[in-house]
Amino acid sequence: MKRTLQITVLISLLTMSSFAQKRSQVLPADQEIFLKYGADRLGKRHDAAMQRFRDNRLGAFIHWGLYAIPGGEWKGKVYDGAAEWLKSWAQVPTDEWLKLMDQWNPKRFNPKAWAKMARKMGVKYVKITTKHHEGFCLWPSKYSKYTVAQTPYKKDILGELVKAYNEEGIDVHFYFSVMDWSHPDYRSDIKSKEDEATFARFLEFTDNQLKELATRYPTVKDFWFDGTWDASIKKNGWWTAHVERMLKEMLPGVTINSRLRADDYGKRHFDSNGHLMGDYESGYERRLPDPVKDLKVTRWDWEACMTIPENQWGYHKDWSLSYVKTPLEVLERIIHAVSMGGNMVVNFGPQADGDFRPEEKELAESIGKWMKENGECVYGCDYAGWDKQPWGYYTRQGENVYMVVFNSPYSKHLVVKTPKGIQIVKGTLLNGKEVAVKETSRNEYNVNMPAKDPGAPFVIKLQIEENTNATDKYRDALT
Ligand code: JFZ
Repeated sequence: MKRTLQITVLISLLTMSSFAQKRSQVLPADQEIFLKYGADRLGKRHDAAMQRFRDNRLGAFIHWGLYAIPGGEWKGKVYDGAAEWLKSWAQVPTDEWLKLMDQWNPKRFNPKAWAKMARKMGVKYVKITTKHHEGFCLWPSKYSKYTVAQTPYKKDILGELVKAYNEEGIDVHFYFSVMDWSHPDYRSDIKSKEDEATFARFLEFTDNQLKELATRYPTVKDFWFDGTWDASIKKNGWWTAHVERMLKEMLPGVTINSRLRADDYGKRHFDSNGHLMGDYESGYERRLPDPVKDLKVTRWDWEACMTIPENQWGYHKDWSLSYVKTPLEVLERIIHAVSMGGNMVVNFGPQADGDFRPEEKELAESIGKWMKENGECVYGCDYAGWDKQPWGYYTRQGENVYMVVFNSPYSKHLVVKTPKGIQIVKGTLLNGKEVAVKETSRNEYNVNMPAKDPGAPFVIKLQIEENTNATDKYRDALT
């Protein structure tokens, strides 16, 4: 039984990673099939709550649960897989795993300090694991025996965090794993009438927990679902549509990720007609769309999330087992996402004692320093629609196009190609200092590097003018 479960998990992980490449094309309208549980809407949402989600652009993820206690090590053996999956890697029986609750007493946990760290990093929202696959709840759920209330710590961690983040002006989003290893009624597939009845009970339990979260913490802005890839959920697409509607009724404006959803045929993220389900696509995990080939992502909202090591979400005691990204590499991914109209969420896996490891503190500080000076090219910015250039990325807010330069050329000239009808009026650094801009040919410019090389990624703000009727002084080559 355990073997089969593990194999199912493995197979589902393998299929998941290829989902984005196999996503179906949108069918011509007359070839669309009728779906009861497909997309609720075509195109992006344009209400104020969605605009806020989008404008926030930079978020932090918090993966915190019992897995932080063993930190990737079980009975003397260190597992290099994701620490929050340790129960599965080490095949730890459920009751033994949940005994970790007796050790849950984060003595150094200081929600105010967490919120201050987030604000200083420049994140506008934090996604918190309310319950990960292990089933341990960071809030005192009355539907489960496995919650913070039954630990030596006792207090409502989630409530303390929501309050502290909100007080710093930071939005809170809830991560919620539907798959729950602690619940006897969970099924990964439905193979009999019994499975069906058992799983129906499980879905009711899940509804109750979600209603409880929405009621207890009404300032929550978003639900980010996970653990929804099993056949049991794909066979209950109706339930995923129901959850989305239920939460939207309870919390007007709430946003929901695509990972929750499956349609009538078990098709996930994008329905059988190729339309995005949920409010934003959440398949980009630890990787990003290609800035030239994957421009289709600019048609919908999306949010990527990433780990600082190669693949550790929960706290793992040994980060030397994989490559650890530098702050500059993290920063480049943030800008990369925004330049294609996406959000980026950087993950933190707090220690069992409630503090953050030094590497995470340093990274947060370093990103924050850059964001403080340059955040103008991130918050409220979107895809600019200009051809990618080798020096970096464009972002845009209204008439301002930002060049975010990661690779300085030896020529000291940054080549810019504008779309037809768009002229550049002026270029400045964010401190207001002007940089020289020279038109070199039709819709092509050289933008000068600042006189003194900033020695770090820098931003040039271009003021533009749209003039589609301008007379063209350039002659095309005769060939
Ligand atoms: C899931 C979790 O299993 C993991 O522990 C972590 O919480 C992460 C944020 O989400 O892992 C996934 C989920 C989806 C994909 C890959 C890993 N996917 O779609 O490629």
